[in-house]
Amino acid sequence: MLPRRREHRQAPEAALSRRALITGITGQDGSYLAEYLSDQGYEVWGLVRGQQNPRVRQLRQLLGEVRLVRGDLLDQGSLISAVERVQPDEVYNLAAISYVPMSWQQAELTGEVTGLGVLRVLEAIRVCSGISASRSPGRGQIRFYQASSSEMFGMVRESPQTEQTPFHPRSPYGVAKAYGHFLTQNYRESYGMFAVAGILFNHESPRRGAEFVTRKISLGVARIKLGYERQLRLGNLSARRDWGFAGDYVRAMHLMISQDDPADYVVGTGVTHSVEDLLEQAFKVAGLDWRDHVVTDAAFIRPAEVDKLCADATEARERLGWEPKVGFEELVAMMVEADLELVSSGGDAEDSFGIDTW
Ligand code: NDP
Ligand code: GDR
Repeated sequence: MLPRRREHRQAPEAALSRRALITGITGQDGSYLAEYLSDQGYEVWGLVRGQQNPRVRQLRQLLGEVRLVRGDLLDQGSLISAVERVQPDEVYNLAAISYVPMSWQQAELTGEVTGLGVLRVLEAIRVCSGISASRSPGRGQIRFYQASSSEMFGMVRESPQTEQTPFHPRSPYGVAKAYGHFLTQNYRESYGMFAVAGILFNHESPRRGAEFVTRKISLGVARIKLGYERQLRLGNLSARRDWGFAGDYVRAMHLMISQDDPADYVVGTGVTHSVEDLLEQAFKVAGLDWRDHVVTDAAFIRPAEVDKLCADATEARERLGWEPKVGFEELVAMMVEADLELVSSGGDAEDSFGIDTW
């Protein structure tokens, strides 16, 4: 099934000349951010890797106006070339190996992409801008946003978590994100670069990858409801997360990068639910009882778990004026309904990237 292409809306005059480069544009957040910035009048460029990246076709169908440049977070030269070619005003570094369990299986690669990848993007900006220890950025410098994560809090030292809460990551992914976070702060302090990090809590949507628990559940519900499956196998049902809607979170990214002074912000709803709550809600949308279908499977238990996360986004609310618009129940209903439509029309998770049902 082909995804629907969004209508092009009129760009506001003020932002007509701004140019954004997004790494990770083929991911969930990349697609929402590209849409959002296009609507703000930006010229949007996306960095894509690989010779035949299958998600590029989906991205093109969703967002025809995005321009693409080849590059890989593992390849410093490709990032320098991309920045030279695009000449961006803003760079959003969303690319990462983002699936936490994979970070134990491929810990070194996760360190390279999710951790050192941040260094390579910052270096590309620094080198292309001619910034050094003795040469500060001038006016009109390239601004940088880093996708930091609540996974850095890991075994939490306090709850809810703020910008000041110390980190105790519990996975190679969380450790790599902590490196990228500190490096972003370090480039701001060392070179005076406009570099900010958003510490974003879990955010989801019908475009979420099928490996993450929300989407695994919404797809599972749809397949069970429509008779394709009888069971859904999951890991730890008592883990608690602060789940929000991805469309709300990309607004926060843009607000952060648009401030007069660079600073890092926690972004989340401040409400936490367990995986069991999620199951209750998702199965209810389809008129089912999760207890009839869910089986726990040790294969999905992690070597070290993050038990509970909850954001204190006071700073984002007060200084950025950011607030989430979509609550938990609405989010779960949106995802289940989108997957019921997807599965009933013969599609699967790979087709879901461009389906707009909200
Ligand atoms: P996704 O997993 O959906 O997208 C990851 C993106 O990274 C894909 O576009 C992928 O491209 C790209 N990528 C992977 N490896 C490389 C590489 N070597 N070079 C270039 N690009 C690469 O993630 P999300 O959209 O959910 O998240 C965006 C960012 O925000 C990530 O950094 C994630 O860690 C972080 N984050 C996400 C949260 C969430 O709840 N969604 C919360 C907090 C932080 P390809 O198509 O080529 O695979
Ligand atoms: P997370 O998201 O690890 O928080 O990272 P995920 O949806 O994978 O897991 C959330 C919680 O659900 C539990 N769980 C399961 N998870 C998955 N994926 N599959 C299962 O079968 C399952 N059963 C139970 C997990 O144990 C966990 O506690 C996401 C990613 O987007 C990161 O990139 C991002 O940084 C963080 O959110 C914030």
